[in-house]
Amino acid sequence: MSFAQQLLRENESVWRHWLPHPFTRGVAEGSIAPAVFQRWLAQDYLFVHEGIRFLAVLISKAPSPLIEPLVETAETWRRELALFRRNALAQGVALDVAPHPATRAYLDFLFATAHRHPFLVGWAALYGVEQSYHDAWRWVAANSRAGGPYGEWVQNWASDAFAGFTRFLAETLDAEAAQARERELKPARQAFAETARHEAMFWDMALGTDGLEP
Ligand code: MP5
Repeated sequence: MSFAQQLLRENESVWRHWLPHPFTRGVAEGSIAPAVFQRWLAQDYLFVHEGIRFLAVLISKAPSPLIEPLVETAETWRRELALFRRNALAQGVALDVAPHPATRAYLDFLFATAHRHPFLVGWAALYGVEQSYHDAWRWVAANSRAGGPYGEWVQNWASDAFAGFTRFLAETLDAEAAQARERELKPARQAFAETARHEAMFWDMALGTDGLEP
């Protein structure tokens, strides 16, 4: 079993927390309250916008062949911001909100992981970020009718192109792990596991289960 497959296997129970999550189930069924979706929209916009700094740290540590794929990833995230802005404008959602503590904690974790550890560890976190969203939105795609109001979001993360991107992340992770020292694999496992838990907390936050106002 490849390193990426091991990580997925080791974190199956966390994955099950949000596959599906009441939030994504609500999106698939079209029953999600607009205010709940809008909270996710504003917080995820912040996540992607600030998350580009995480990519920047990874770029600074990347082996040469991975510089361009990471710059392309940053460009994809930048383009994605237009999708958020367009939807926010259409729904009258303010995007200049403060980060929810769950968003802040996720971002701080990513920054610290990329800064403090060898490149492989940050890459493992990036793989967790992207694979988890791909799986979450692929579930939405498989469980909602085509042409629903959230089609753009589904297309963004559930597409074949995005699947190809997550495969690239997994294969590169495997190649990097094969060359890494054993002492780097443990923090990489931890970073992936922690990423999966932040994903769980992010969905909980979006749903508003903390009971706080958006
Ligand atoms: C992603 C995201 C995927 N947008 N939000 C969270 C909480 N996790 C993962 O990242 P991207 O930049 O949208 O591909």
